[in-house]
This record gives sequence, C-alpha cells and structure tokens, in this order.
Amino acid sequence: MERLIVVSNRTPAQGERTQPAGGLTVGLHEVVQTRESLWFGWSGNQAEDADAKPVQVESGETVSYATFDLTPEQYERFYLNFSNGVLWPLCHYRTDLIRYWRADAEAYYAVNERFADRLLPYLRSDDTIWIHDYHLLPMGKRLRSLGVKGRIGFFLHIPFPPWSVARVLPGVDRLLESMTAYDRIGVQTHEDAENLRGCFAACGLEAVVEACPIGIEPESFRQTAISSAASDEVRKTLRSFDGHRFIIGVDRLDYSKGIPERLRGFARLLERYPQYCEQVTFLQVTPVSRAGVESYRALKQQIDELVGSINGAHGTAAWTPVRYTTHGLAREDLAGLYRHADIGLVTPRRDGMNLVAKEFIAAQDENDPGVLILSRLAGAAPDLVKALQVNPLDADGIADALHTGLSMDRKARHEAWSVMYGEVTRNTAGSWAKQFLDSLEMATT
Ligand code: GDG
Repeated sequence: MERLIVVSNRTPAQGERTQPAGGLTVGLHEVVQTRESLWFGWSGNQAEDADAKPVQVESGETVSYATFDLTPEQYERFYLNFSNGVLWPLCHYRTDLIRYWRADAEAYYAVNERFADRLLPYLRSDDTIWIHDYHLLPMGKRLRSLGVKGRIGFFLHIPFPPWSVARVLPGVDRLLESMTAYDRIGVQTHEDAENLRGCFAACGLEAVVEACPIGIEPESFRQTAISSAASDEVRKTLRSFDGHRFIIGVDRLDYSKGIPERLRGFARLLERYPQYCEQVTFLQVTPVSRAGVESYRALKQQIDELVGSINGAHGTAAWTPVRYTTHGLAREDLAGLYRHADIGLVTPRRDGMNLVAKEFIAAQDENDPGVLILSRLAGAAPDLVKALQVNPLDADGIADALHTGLSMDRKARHEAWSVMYGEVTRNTAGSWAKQFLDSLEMATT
C-alpha cells in the first residue's frame, strides 16, 4: 500500500495523537494508525522568522508528523481573516458576516503555496496525498504546478453552498478553478455535492465531486462512555443536578451551531410547559474558539447575556435552569455525561456533519437510552432520521421537541436509538476514510 500524506491546517497536538479529541482528528485517527502515513500542517505556533525556520519532523512507527510555524501576519490574514472571516461564513450561508479584503485573499493563496512548497521535499512519487478542509482549497493546484503527478484528493468538512450564495465571494471562479487540480473532491452530503457541482458547472469547470459522510469510532467512544459513566468527575456533576433530569448541548462557540436559538428554545419550554421548572436542567458546554474573529466575540457576549436572562427569569434560589461553561471538558467526562443525559440537543443552523450527534448516540445505555434532538440543517440529519428533527430557528418547535423527548417511554426511545446506533456503527470514521481513499485510488492521474 502506498504511503498516505495527510495535510490539514492543524496537525493533532501531542496529547491528541493517541487520543483524538475533535472532528477531523477523530475521523483520521484510525486510517493513519493502520498504514504508513505522514501528517503535515501548521504547528499552531507563530514566529516572526517562521519563513526561515525548518519544518519539524517527528517520526513515529506508522505515522510521522511534520509541522511548521506561521508568521503573525500569515496567521491573521490567512487563518483568521480569510479562512475564518470569509470562507467559513460563506460555506455556512452567512454572507452577512463576511469581511472581505483583497490582501487577505492574496495571503490565503500565498500561504497555500507555502504549504505546498514546504511539503514538496518530503514527497515520494507514489504517495497518495489527501488534503483537508477550507483552509487549503487551492493547495493542490500549487502541488501540480510543482510537478506532483500522483493522486491528490481533497475533503471538505464543512457545507458547500449553492452558486447563488457562492458567487457572493469575490474571485470565486479563481478558487473553484484551483480546485480542479484534485482527482477527487469529497463533501459530507449529497446536497453539498450537488451545490459544488453546480458551482463548477456555472464557471464552465469540471471536477469529480462525491458525497462521503464522515463518522466516528463508535466502539471506542462507547467504551469510554461506559467506563466514565461512574467516574468521580461525572458523579460530581450529576450530584450537582440534585436529581433533576438534564439536557446536554456540546459545541465549539460558533454561530453555525445555533446556540442562542437553542437557548431560546429551552426558554420557550419553561414558558409553555412550566411543569419542567425545577425538574430539568440544561447543560451547555461551549469551549471558546476563534476568539480573534469579531463575530465570535459578539456571539460570546450574546450567549452570556441570554444565559443570564433565562436564569434570572426562570431560576430560583434552589435551581439554575441553564448551566453553561466556556471551558472544554475532558473527552471521557463528555462521554460519561452524554450517557446520563435525557436529551442530546444538537441544533446547528448549518453543519457539515456534526459528530456530537453521533457521539451522543454511541454513548447511550441501550437499556435506557436518551433522545437525540437534531437540526434538519445538520449534515448528520439525512443519516439520523429517527432523531426528533427540528428547524433550529423555530424556538417553539425546539420546545415541543424537548417536551416530546422528555415524555417518550423507554420502548419508543429504544426503537429510535437502535436504528440510529445501527447507522453510526455502519458508517464509521474508518469506513469513511476507506470509501474516500478507495475512490481516489480508482482515479487515473
Ligand atoms: C467540523 C465541521 C464536521 C466539543 N466540545 C468539546 C469537545 N468537543 C468535540 C466533540 C466532537 C468535536 O469536538 C466537534 O465536532 P463537530 O463535528 O461537532 O464540529 P466541528 O468542530 O465544527 O467540526 C463538522 C467535522 O468537522 C468533521 O468533519 O462534522 O460539521 O464543522 O468530537 O466531542 N471535546 C472535548 N471537550 C469539549 O468541551 N474533549
């Protein structure tokens, strides 16, 4: 089997290499452990002299890591301003949040070229290269112009909008043209695939795009949930709920995740179904991300205020309706808490896939499973049809689904859960990577 080169903006941090913690890292963990691989990307560090510093290589038994620094200016223009201030909102249909500057776009292309230039000396002619996510859309084109002839695939982890939205981006045709360098482009859903194909067609371009939904490692997540369900940390949190039932939400702090909308949905539950007051607590875990981008700072303030106003309006001296933390939890604590939760509340306004929904299903106790409430705008929605599906903008719809979920008997919960658990165990991280790499292998270059 040829060597696999994985390229992503960030490579997993030291602690994550054996125990992956987040979306992309979870997805790729299995594949890089099972074949000779090199994982290449930004170190996460900034240095004024980054361009003069060599790539750092840490060799391992099957997987090696090669990382390099960015200059503060590259970090700001490439990562914060263009990747997260232009492409992320565009791909999540939030054109109102785009802050476009031509200099940032130029820095984006320049850093992509730098990724390619720095990778080149490490490549062998028979390597299979797999590039990931919106930070690196044009990287393949540079590799081709440097003479790389082997297979290059690309996977987009976030949604792709239709042409009517994508055309808002200045220079979108240049971006799409650069993506034709790939032998295969994978996206999460059929809708994303249709959208991206439509964009290529609108620009008179051709590329092979396919839907390939990402999964998790359900068995190991399930084992983590089982072994953590009675840990000190999980028990301490459960004790603090004082016997109340609880709803859990887990998301990076991001406007795509629909956190204010979800809080309004919970508030509507308390207003319209007052029998849940002092009976149900909502735990929202929201590690801060991208604090350098203005729209994320504004969102944090909005959530802080909403949590305060819901707790002020509905709380009592003895009960806090919303428990909210912006600190991440350890993965095992998260898994243990999912297992005890009555409801997993996953209501993104848009999401490429949403692995939290799949983790929640994997973590459940099959004898007494919780209920998943899922946004119909998450990429996971077509796979998890037995979830209680909601429109994330409809606070009353979320309240009704919460009421339904909290009222479901064990048999109904088990029926829905077992169908979804079947789906989560069929389409795993491993099968996702295999499907994409098999398809890339069939590409003739
Ligand atoms: C992107 C796409 C797509 C979250 N909080 C904590 C924590 N997490 C972990 C979750 C999950 C991961 O982070 C989040 O994955 P998602 O898929 O939900 O979302 P994104 O980070 O936005 O990922 C997404 C994904 O890429 C993969 O293709 O599904 O649509 O946006 O694993 O558990 N982990 C720990 N503490 C936390 O507080 N340990």
